[in-house]
Amino acid sequence: MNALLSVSDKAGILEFAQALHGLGIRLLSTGGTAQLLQSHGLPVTEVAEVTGFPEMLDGRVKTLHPKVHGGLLARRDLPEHMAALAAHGIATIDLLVVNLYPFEKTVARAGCTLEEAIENIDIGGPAMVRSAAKNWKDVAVLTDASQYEGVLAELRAQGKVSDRTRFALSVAAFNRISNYDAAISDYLSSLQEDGSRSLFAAQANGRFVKLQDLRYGENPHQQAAFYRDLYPAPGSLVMAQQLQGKELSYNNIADADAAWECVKSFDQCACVIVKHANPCGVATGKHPLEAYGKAFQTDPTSAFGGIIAFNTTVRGEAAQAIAKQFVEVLIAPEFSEDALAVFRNKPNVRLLKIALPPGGASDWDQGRNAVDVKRVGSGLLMQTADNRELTLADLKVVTARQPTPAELQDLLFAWKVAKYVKSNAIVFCKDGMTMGVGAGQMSRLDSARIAGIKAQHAKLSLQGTVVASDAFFPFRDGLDVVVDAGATCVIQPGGSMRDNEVIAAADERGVAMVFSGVRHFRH
Ligand code: 93A
Repeated sequence: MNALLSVSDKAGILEFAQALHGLGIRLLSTGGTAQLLQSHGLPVTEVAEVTGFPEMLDGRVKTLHPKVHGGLLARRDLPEHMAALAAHGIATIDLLVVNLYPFEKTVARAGCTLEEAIENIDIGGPAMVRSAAKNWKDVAVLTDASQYEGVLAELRAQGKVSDRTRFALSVAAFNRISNYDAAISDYLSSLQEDGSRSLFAAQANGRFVKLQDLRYGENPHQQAAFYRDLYPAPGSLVMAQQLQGKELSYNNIADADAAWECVKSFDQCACVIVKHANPCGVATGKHPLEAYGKAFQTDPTSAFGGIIAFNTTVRGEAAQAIAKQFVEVLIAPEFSEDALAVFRNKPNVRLLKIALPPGGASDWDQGRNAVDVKRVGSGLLMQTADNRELTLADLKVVTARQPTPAELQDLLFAWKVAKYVKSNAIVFCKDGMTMGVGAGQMSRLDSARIAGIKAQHAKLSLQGTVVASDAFFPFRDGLDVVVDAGATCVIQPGGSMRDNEVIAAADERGVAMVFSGVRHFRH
């Protein structure tokens, strides 16, 4: 058995090599590593001796040779491969130990020059690691000192490294190479003209591409940039084409995303107005003008300076109505010529054109992120997207009073909206229109009260409305608030310890209540 050892970080390598030697394994090594081992009396063959070439170009070319890569890549189960090795006098390499030039450490040092960084890009090491990792069935590849111990244990016990361990080592090796390359890519793409480094590299972790630097973040003292996925989904916000208007701000982008995600979930023509990441008006209509009129009516005060999204073409009449209000961003799959003409007189309004996902609204889940990510202190929270859709068949009526067919339609509408409202969410609706939205409160009771207050401000009557609550009512008090306000039908997930108390309250008040069985917290 032959082992090739080539490490920059030499911690633990001597003991490991001694143990390998003790097991009768032949040691090959590169310059510095070979020197260290030899100075401790270990018999080591230098790679230069194997290749018949000296290390050259200041060590840039040491192991990049068929005698090394042939020995790593040959399939031991293919006679042709083994015959080729024999014909060219190449010995197999069965164990590879490599750790790379310390690129990450080098560029982390203050004052590191581009030259130093470049010289610390390892080429031969990753090449060998990839060869060995690809050929994991025959080669064990160690890329970290923490792996020495376990491999030795297997070698001592079984005289070989197990399949399972070789595969795990291969996965770890590719992860290491991937992180290494990402560090190089991040560093190089963060360099600015004057040699300083931008916080916002052109690539973020190699998976995202920078679309633009933003003037500032959520607040003027914060720096920010906007990235898109390397392979963006059709129908997603990053596919937007800006037709006119000022540059998008950080908050514009966040709100535009909330509005677009919500509006594209409707099959019928719909309008969504968003402020501070929450819908403050959502409505369906026969055409965009009607949908906008209804959505605006929900909360005209909050709609001021809002982000407005449609899922159908915006035409002249709707454009004229919208142009009367202060609007930050207007989003639609298409704008007619006369709509564009209206906004030519309002050059500050940002118009975003985004194609719907290929399957249209019924394909709403297309083009969404499959995984949601939230940054926490030095960590990430990841979850699958909240993509549960409700149909009439999912609704379970729990009260004596049954919802009317019209109420059922509004329940589904209200439920859809509630999903896009920050918790705790309480949403009053009627006739495909939001009538009062209570968002982002720490208590459900307060969200219910606020939704009622908002309807009063907008001079809307909540008599005969339906209400959606994004999570269950823990007590009957929240239900009493919405019924006092005029609601006659309620949708909520159910599942509280006190469901019975809340159902009894609904029966006592003569309203209908359905359980969705699904919760839609949003933070
Ligand atoms: O300069 S390289 O990219 N060219 C090579 O052919 C090569 N082969 C191994 N760097 C190369 N290495 C790296 O040398 C290894 O990845 C390891 O980090 C280092 C070990 O060198 P030494 O044994 O001389 O200390």
